[in-house]
Amino acid sequence: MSKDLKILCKDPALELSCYRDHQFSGRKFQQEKLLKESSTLNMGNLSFYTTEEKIHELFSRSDIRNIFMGLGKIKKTACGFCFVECHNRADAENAMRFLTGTCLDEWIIRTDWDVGFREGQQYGRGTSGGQVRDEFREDFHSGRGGFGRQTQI
Ligand code: GTA
Repeated sequence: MSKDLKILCKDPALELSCYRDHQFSGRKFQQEKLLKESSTLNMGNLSFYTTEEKIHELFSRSDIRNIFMGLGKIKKTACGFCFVECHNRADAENAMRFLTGTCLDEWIIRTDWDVGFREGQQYGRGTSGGQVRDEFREDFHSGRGGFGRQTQI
């Protein structure tokens, strides 16, 4: 395929975001390769009230392998993200096209490619146990645990 045709065929919904997991243990090119071939999605901006059952419902039309709910590392309760493992890249691409911008429990969810789930990745990495992004938030969100941590100190 020519370079011009490749550009025309590109689907913006499937592009990699600028997020890179800084705890990835391999080399940068390996991380890029895994992201481009991955069939695992990271879903973010979820309400803390969104359950695993709700995510299953959302994927009811696709055949998925696993869901790993994101948990606060101290309280072990939902903290606003999850990982969804699909059976193959094509299924994951369809899910990505379908889900980007979807509203779930009143929150617009965000989907991103992930290199593949590793044990431990289900926990928030913020100092209070939740997600890092919630520690820098200055507004109040009842669906995301109230104020961000910085404003509570
Ligand atoms: N694939 O976008 C993602 C993603 N995020 C945001 C988290 N994870 C993601 N995976 C993919 N794509 O397993 C995964 C992580 C981990 C789990 C919990 O979710 O790989 P975390 O959010 O608690 O910690 O992750 P992480 O990702 O290590 O934190 P990071 O990269 O510092 O920051 C995440 C976001 O927080 C940033 O994108 C930014 O929006 C916000 N943020 C960070 N620092 C600041 C700051 N100083 N000020 C304002 N905002 C900040």
